[in-house]
Amino acid sequence: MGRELIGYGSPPSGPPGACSLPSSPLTNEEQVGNSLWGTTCQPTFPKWLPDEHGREYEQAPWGNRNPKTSDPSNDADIPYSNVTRYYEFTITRGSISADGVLRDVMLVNNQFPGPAIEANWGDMIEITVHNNISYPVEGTSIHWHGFLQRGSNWFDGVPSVSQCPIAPFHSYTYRIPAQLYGSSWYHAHYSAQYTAGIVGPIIVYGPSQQSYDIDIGPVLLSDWYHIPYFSIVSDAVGTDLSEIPPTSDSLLINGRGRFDCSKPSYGNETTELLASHVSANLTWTCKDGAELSKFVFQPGKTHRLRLMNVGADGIQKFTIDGHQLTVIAYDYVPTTPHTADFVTLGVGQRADVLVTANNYTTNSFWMRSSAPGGAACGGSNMGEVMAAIYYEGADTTVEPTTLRGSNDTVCENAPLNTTEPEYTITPTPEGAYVFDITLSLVLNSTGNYEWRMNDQTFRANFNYPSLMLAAEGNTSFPDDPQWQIHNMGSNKSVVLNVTNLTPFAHPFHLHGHNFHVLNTGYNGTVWDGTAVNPKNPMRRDVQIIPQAGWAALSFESDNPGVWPFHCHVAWHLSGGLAMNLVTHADQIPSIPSGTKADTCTDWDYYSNNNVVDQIDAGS
Ligand SMILES: [Cu+2]
Repeated sequence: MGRELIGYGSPPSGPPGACSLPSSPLTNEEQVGNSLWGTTCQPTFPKWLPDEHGREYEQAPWGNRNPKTSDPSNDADIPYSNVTRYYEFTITRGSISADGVLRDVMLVNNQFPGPAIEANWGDMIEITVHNNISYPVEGTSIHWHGFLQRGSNWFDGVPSVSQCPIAPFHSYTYRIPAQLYGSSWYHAHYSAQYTAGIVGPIIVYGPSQQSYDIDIGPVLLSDWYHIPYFSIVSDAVGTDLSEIPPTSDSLLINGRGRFDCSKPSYGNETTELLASHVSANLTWTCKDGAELSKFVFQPGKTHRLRLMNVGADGIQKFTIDGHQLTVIAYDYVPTTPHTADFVTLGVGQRADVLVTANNYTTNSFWMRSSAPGGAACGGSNMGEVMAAIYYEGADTTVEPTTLRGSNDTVCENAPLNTTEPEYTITPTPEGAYVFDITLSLVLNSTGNYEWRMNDQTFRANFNYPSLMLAAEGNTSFPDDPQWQIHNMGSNKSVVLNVTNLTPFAHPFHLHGHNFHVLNTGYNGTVWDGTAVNPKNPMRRDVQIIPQAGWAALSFESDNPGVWPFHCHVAWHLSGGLAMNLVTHADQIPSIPSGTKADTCTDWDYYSNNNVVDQIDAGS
């Protein structure tokens, strides 16, 4: 399908010429490359895709499955199709001015944020990734966040775990089944590379428990920095606590923000690092009044917004002036609809919200996102970013004048007693394997700060993916504690009892599963074995672990493989806040011949002939 090779969602709706791209003070290309996100040319999205020949389905391709009665963790409930959706991603360096400030970035198909991946529930998604990062070169890999990868662990995209990095000027093809439906994102999982711009949205169309009229599509929230990621990482794993974590300069919605050029943000820095031995002078190049993102609503209609925190660090607080948000899913889990004035998303988290355009006091409104809370929450130096919502017919060249309604600065997820999955799964913590985990930040013997789980920091070995070793029968590595491999055995369920000894909140992500969030708490208390809503606790794939607090997360161990469990703050992951859980080692599916060789042969050759510039944990 040619459309998918272009790698962008549906064509713009409405008559030709009905949309326009920013041209001043920056052209659209100068601001975000070829991206249409956040312009009036951003398409709306369908209820489902046509079949592989472009023929419309006469009814929903998933039949009468619905969020209340279908268990996506059960293969028999998944509407597997014979349809494959093909995409092709080329990753390059570039420079853009997303918020008005020129900086070095990395782009997918010359777009920031990257193109959308779309599929119907049960389809196969095939993405070929070309690593064209050059001057200087780097390895890369792409992770498809939130996908179960049941039976395809080797396409999970984590270098040192499920593959070797894609070597410079090589390509790799991922094939992943859409076993869950809803909203997610993809991102580079090599070092903190994704914070340079290698991110994009994923939509898997599926049933909805509440009807809506128009799918507005992705609304990507992120914090943003003005120096290259490599410079930031060198600070984040450095010796100066005041630089840990680095504070973001700015905030973006769908890749666009507006920085005040009178406040240069480089501080004392005069050079930037693109690699250990490649630096450049920092020259402040800023245009005031950069275009903010725009969305068009139909009066009286209900719109679906797919919110995603694709940032590096900050916990995003999202709100729309004069409108209520009805949340129908968190991450890939449909939840009993509940209304709220704001939605909280830690890095990696998503929320699907419905918004009815029924406020006729004016015809344009601000959408806002902020990252408050200071260092403990990954707070940004920018107070908030806005995007304009225009009711159809409003003048899209005039900015809204509405005032902020609600304000909230708590850096934790919505209370567990307010969120409940539509499909009931009762965890079985009795008899579960309880794995106690502590998180700490310590000064190591070389004077560098490092993040630890159970007093051990993680460091990737790009040449020996642990999944490949596990599939060959190796599941313990006493001589390599830095690989952080922990065998969960063949237990039916596992409780991750995480105690956070640091004064920072950490959004923790488990690959390959949705976990139950049994309970969370603050310092001075420990988990007492109880769960909130024990018959059907909240499930998701990222949970904010409160600062100096704890969280008890449990998962049904039904997906044999090697699964990273890590903080999704890019800088904490760079500092080693990760471990890898081996489940049912004897049942890990054999890896298709060719899959390992595809990345490791190339990477071995590359790394034997070049010094790999690994200054952080690596994945
Ligand atoms: Cu963290």
